[in-house]
Amino acid sequence: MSSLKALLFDVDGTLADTERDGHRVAFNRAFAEAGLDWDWSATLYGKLLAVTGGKERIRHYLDTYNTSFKRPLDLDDFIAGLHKAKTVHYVQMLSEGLIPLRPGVKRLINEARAAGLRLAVATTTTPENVSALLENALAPDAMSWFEVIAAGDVVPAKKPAPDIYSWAMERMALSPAECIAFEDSQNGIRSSRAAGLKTIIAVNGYTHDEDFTGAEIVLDHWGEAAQPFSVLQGDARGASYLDLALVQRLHQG
Ligand code: XBP
Ligand code: MG
Repeated sequence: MSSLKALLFDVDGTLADTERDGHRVAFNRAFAEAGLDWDWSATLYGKLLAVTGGKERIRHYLDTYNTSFKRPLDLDDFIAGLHKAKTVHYVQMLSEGLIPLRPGVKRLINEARAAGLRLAVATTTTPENVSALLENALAPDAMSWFEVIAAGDVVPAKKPAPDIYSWAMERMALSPAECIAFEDSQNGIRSSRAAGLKTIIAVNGYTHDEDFTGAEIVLDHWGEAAQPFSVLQGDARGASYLDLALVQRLHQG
């Protein structure tokens, strides 16, 4: 068994609960601004999350939930324009500090840095969203803590395809056995497992009933000393929050 060298983090739902009160709201603001009467409710958004990537999600909405919409001739450009506006709104929300990190994230990342572990991000979200979250919610220089930010369209096939994780590991010259992934969703674990990675899960409001077969452990959140997690699947070896010692033990299997 290789020793653990790097932690690979998903962003949305994993580092922060961004979807319902962040991305969804930003999509709706962009739609209203464009004069569209589309309104993605929290329930509809849960269904739309089946498709990762904001542009892909808008297309999926039109294909499945709004088939009567009269599409402009250049649908790709139209979607790209809406998505660009959505990103501006989303980044603005982050800069206002509206979306905090999930409990335990900052502590675990600090612990990993102190131990000399390498860090990366592997996400389907747009790169600006990652920097805005890390700089506003983690630390102003937090982007420099991550050796690789694998995000957005750098690989054409988004999660659940393994490509984004493979892309990150290639850049770090690491094998899957030397890394572990942190995810919150079924699409996420399908991606990380297909890339050969052991994966630790913390579910959220949208993902708690998803299938996490193959996870090392499934938690309700990452946990803090004063805010213990609940174990939904697997064995926390008596721990009440996810620290580096538990991550190492889960990696060893
Ligand atoms: C995240 C996503 C993204 C965000 C929106 O999934 O699916 O689409 O919801 O981001 P994961 P963009 O956590 O599995 O990476 O609008 O920037 O695409
Ligand atoms: Mg996620």
